[in-house]
Amino acid sequence: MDRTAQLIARPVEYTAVYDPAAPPGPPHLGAVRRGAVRVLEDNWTGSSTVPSRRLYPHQWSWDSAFVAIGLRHVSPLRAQTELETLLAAQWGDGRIPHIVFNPSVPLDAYFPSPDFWRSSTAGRAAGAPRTVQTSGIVQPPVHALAAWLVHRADPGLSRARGFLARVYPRLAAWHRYLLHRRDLGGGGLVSVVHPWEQGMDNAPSWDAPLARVAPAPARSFRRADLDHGAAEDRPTDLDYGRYVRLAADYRDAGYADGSGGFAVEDPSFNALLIASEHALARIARELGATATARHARAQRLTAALVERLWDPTEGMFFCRDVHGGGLVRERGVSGLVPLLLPDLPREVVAAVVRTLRGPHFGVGTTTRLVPSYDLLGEAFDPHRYWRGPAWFNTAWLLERGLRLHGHLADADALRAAVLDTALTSDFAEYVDPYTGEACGATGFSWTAALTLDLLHQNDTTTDKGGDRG
Ligand code: 9WN
Repeated sequence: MDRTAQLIARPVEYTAVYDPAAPPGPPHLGAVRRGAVRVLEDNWTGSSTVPSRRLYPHQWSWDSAFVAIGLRHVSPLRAQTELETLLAAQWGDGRIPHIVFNPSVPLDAYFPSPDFWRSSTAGRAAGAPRTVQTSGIVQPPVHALAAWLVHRADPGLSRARGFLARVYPRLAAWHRYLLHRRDLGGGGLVSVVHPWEQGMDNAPSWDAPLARVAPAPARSFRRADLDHGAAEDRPTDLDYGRYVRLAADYRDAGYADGSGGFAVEDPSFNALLIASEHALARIARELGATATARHARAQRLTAALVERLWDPTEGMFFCRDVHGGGLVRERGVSGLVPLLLPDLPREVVAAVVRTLRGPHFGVGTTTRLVPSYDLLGEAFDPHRYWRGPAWFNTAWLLERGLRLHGHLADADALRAAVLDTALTSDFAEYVDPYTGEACGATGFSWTAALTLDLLHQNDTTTDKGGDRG
């Protein structure tokens, strides 16, 4: 591990600035805040936060970014450390791995485990770290956005620790990796090479591109997720066989990009990259460098997103199956997430908001929280992983988008629904979009963190609408 990595990987003492004895606001919000802080304390390991103690006992990439966004209201130091720990596991080619494994957790606690990914050997040519074990795929690039928001929570501490100066080169290398090694469709957008990379693992949008993948035999691996989650809430064995085959093929090719059979341009993944590119521009400016080129790149990427993935007839964005050659017309929440972009054309914003409120997502009418998939779609299931239930991170992203574009009443209603449902579901991983009934794990970290962030809505640190800077 190099010196910077050692410096930023070291554990810190827990230093909460939040005083649970004196919660401001109505008692209900005090209970939400206390519950959320407790979840983040329970899931803190000393240098990072696990998404869920039992189901996901390691550090996950986009989870940590969302966790840092909430944690900054409790302890800006811990929030900085969360991101620094993740970045210490960055590969030489710039990729930030989707899982950083905790060596003290038994191998059979989560599958695929470090002995499946074999990062330090199979990933050697791509510059995988030697001392820490990671997966070899990535997750959505929310990190620069998180780093900027964490800085804004306590600029004094951030400057004193040189936080932005240390994370900036790593974040820039991360974006370079995505933009240069992952433009597999040749149109300027980034492709994911595994459904786990996009984060909405089991979404119906993956069904068509995944159908071309021969599943690994069920007897060749043992799922650990079914020890902790109900089988009817989780992906099927057939889907798992395909996930395993894709990951094993990527590993066996030394994690080199460009040769795999699965490549999809996804609206949410690319929108998060664009939002983070705007944030990186603000970080550059804070560090005294010029921000113009980064804002301009974010604008070009927004134009490419609209050109390649927007469907004006359906009023939403769709995934593009790079090898299959066309748009996958499954309505997933991913196709609404670009709402958080500041440069989205006005007519696109208006259409996305109409779709969000319309019969396919029912926001403000039939649903309590934004479903992950089309209520009227053939594959809709209110409890099955990413095929209908509502997640809190997508609600947070859409709340941000609604507020940014001036739909304040819709944003307020969504915020209220998140605060309420987070508490009543015991900070569930995901919920039934109609009833708010808890599914998957409870005490889930990003649910708690993003709830905390929405509680701090009126702080100047939230930077709503300020992504352009
Ligand atoms: C695979 C940790 C992760 C989230 C993903 C979510 C789920 C893992 C799994 O849990 O994925 O990465 O085992 O299903 O889909 O978004 O980051 O919370």
